[in-house]
Amino acid sequence: MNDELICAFATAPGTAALAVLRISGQGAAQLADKIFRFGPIGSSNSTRKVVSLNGYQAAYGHVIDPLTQETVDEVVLLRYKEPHSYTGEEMVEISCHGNSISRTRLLEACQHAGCRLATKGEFSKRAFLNGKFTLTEAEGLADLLQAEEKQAQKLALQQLSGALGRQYSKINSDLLDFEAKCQMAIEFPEYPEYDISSAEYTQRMKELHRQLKALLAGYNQGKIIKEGLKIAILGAPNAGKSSLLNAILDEDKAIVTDIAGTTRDVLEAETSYKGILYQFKDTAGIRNSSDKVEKEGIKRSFKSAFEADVVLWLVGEPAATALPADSSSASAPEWETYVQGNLPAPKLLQELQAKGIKLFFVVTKQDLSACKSLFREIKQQYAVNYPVLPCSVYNRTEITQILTSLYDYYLSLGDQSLQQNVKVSSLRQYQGLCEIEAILQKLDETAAASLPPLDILDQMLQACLEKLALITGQKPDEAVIETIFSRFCVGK
Ligand SMILES: Nc1nc2c(ncn2[C@@H]2O[C@H](COP(=O)(O)OP(=O)(O)O)[C@@H](O)[C@H]2O)c(=O)[nH]1
Ligand SMILES: [Mg+2]
Repeated sequence: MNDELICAFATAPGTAALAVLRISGQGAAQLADKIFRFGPIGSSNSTRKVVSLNGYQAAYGHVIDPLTQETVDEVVLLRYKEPHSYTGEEMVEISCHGNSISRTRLLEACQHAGCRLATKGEFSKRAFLNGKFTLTEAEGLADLLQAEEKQAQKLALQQLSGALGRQYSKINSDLLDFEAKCQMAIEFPEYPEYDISSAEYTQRMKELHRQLKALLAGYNQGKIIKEGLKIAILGAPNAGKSSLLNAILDEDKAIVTDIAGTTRDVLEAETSYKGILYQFKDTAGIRNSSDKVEKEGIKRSFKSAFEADVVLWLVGEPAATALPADSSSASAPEWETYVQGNLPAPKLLQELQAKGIKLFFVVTKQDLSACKSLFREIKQQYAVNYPVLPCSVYNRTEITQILTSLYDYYLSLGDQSLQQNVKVSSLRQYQGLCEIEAILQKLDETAAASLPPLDILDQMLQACLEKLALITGQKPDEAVIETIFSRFCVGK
């Protein structure tokens, strides 16, 4: 156990009825005895000691600063004995009044008694090192502390409850079992019963691939749950991009005028739908412009598109907004090949698809009759490959339909057949899983429909086990642990 005593408030700053201070480390109760007196303020003749309290036993009393002998606050103290505490160490929690003066003075009293302030996530890191939870659970906890959306919270809770950990241990035990079998076959070649048949090999590999694929597929959704769905709104000037954003937000966020080229900077805004965070980027309308500022804006429109999960391509009036030929310069901007009139050019469609970015057509101003026929045209041309949605900012149902279609897209990312509830949301874990998948892939290539040489199989399985141990933290990587726990707040 760590004999370096640390303390911090576990509760958020700001005024509240109570604030809870945590002290952790060997000798926490002894330290508490230096500042805590049993009974109401003024009664100093109690001989009771914190060290003689049982675990989970509370005591009412007050705190005195050992340096100044001044009374700090009236408090309730709770004792935890090792290993039955959050960190797994001896701990004391002191509930004081939730104002900044009480909090500051209580922290000072602890420091005067010989305790240092905890760093970010230090309590949780100690808990992890004492085996209170696994690394994946710690990541879940870090996410939970930051999760604002309902789905994100649910995901973090699943991870915290160990659902993901159980998936990992299933893969781990399958790998271990396979590897043990393989070693037996290597050790005792004379015993045919230890042989691995190529049927068994295929079966085991199939099962490993299946489990990995399930986790990898869940990442597409997990990432969105955690980080939000990134949506870029693109289209020609006056297509109604800013109006759509405002309608979605139900707020006058972006400037809307009938002057083409109003939006020049990328405007970001968030909203949530069914517990998923939608992050919109309203961009500058795409057209040939000699205006330096507008040109830069248009460049950024495409940058936003390539960074998004989804591009909403807005089409407003028919030919009115078509891209005029740029007669002025031989050096046409690089993005010119991305548009044809007010529609995305095949090149853009291909590049977006290659990057896994989904494009939706949204035909705007459906309250105007001229635009109604445009919707039919676009639908005819693109509906085979792309969702085509009608929209008028005056029609709430159509606005909601856009949000619903985006949500359906999010749902479609998961592997429906797997009914995958547990989702990997951390890039670190995802990359680790990809590496394992790559090793198995290579093994399959070596095997070429039969059994690979046993020593190679053994090596590869060991490599998989090592990668998995890095993911789950069974073989802790100090740098990874640092990164994960640095996402916690002080006191957690
Ligand atoms: N009738 C109608 N006009 C719209 C609609 N959406 C946008 N507009 C108008 O189209 C013009 C350009 O809109 P704006 O949102 O600034 O387009 P942006 O350049 O693509 O951002 C403005 O005059 C808007 O009032 C719509 O759904 N119906
Ligand atoms: Mg605009």
